[in-house]
Amino acid sequence: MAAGLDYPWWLRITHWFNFFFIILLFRSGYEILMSHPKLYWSDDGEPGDEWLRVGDEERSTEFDKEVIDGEDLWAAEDEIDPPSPLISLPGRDAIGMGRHWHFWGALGWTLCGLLYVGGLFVSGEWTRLTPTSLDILPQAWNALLSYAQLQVPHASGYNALQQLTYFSVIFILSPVMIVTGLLQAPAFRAHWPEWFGWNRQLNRSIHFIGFVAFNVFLFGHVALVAAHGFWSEMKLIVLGSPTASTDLTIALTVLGVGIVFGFAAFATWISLKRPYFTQNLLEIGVDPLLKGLFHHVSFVDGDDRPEESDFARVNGKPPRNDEYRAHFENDFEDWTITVDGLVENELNLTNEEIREMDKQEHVTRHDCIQGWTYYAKWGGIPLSAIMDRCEPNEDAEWLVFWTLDEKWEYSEDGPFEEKGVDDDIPEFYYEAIRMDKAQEPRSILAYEMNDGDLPVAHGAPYRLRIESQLGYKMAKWVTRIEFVEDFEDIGKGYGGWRDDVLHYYPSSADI
Ligand SMILES: Nc1nc2c(c(=O)[nH]1)N[C@H]1C(S)=C(S)[C@@H](COP(=O)(O)O)O[C@H]1N2
Ligand SMILES: [Mo]
Repeated sequence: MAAGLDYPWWLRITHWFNFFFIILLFRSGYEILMSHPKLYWSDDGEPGDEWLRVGDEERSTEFDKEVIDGEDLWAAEDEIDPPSPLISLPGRDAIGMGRHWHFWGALGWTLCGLLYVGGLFVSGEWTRLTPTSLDILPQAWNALLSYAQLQVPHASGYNALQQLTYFSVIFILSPVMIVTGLLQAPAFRAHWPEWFGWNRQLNRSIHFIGFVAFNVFLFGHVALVAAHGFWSEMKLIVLGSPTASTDLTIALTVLGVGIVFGFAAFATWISLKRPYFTQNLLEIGVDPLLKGLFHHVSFVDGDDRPEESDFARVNGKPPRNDEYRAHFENDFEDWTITVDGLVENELNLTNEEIREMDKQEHVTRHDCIQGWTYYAKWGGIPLSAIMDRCEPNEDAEWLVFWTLDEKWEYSEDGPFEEKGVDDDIPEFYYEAIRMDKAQEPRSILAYEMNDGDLPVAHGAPYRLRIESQLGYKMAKWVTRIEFVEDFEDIGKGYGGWRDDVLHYYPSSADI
């Protein structure tokens, strides 16, 4: 029995909050996972390389990336497996909202965990969780055997199995989850490549295995509590005393569990019903923190590694409008890049002018918000060279990349009704990039990929590469770069098409 142990108020309160945040993290994490329900060991992971796949959607890597409307053409978004709102937060195809909740949950959970661990150390309670000799292993095994025979092991304080699992969850599993979560952000690799340039897919896989371990722990934990006598244990963790009132314990437990699951249902409902409202609300706490942590510029130059991946996924299907089609049939000969807005000199760059400027190349990893990666070599002109020519005004803070992409694959069923988005988003895909990000050494307007012309599927004839950000910021099929002071009046005001329509995040936080 765990009687004889002290259950101080801070421990009981953080235990409830921990439960609350863990449920949020489980559900939103599942949402994120299902946006690319495939796990790999390597960043080159191509279809078929996954060690775990939910569903049986295998995709061919043999499709023609040089055509506009190839029959086999597929995009990474076709691999999304929309989860049920009963399990995930918010449920359905909504990774943007899922990430908002996950960041918020991670922040709350980490804070709660720090308070709890702080309490453990200040009060000296940590000793009851910390194994002091290797004897713990055979002892834990014996305890497990007792449970298997439906007997509760004898121990004063926690038995060896409890001690070992609690210790591992608090001091090993939790830090691993925090670190492998953070390391999936391209901002980390961009800022400190020598430390964090490693394998995003390995991080993702470990993060998933940790998620499974947490689930096993949660169910095992509840099962053990039941084995020890559910209500006598609940008295300790709810009211802190073995002699507390059973009725009060039951009432408070029902209330607590009700709040956690009630909130889970409410969070799903409000996210699906009022996504913009929820998005604005959730960004209040997290945005300033992300900005504080990451709102600085990467000076990383050169290659992440020597060679590119054999296969590169595509996201966003080539435009099908008449204008793009005409350019495509004309080998993009008359395509120009307009540079305007808050600039001294408006430009209209032709293919010849762009090819005359100094070309810059780098091999780097592409990180999509959904979780997949590939390495590729990109060649093009630095955005800083364009800025030297157009001379932005002092007021210019952002570069808006406008494209010829009408997102036909989304508009088939009317103007995004299903997503609660009305008509006031621009007709074409766009994304905004902050000035100093655009001046990073590896921010280029690319016209080559892997030493050849940029394929249609990857954005021919021009696309943005900005390596400290997630893939969705790198607009393909770019026609115009507009310098603006802010993007409040463009579209829904979130700084890009996917930010406006799909609540992708972080966007304005711009990490
Ligand atoms: N015009 C346009 N650009 C776009 C997109 C899009 O849908 N339309 N998708 C973005 C996303 S989400 C990703 S991950 C990358 C994918 O780049 P790739 O297709 O070259 O791999 O393009 C980005 N640029
Ligand atoms: Mo993406």
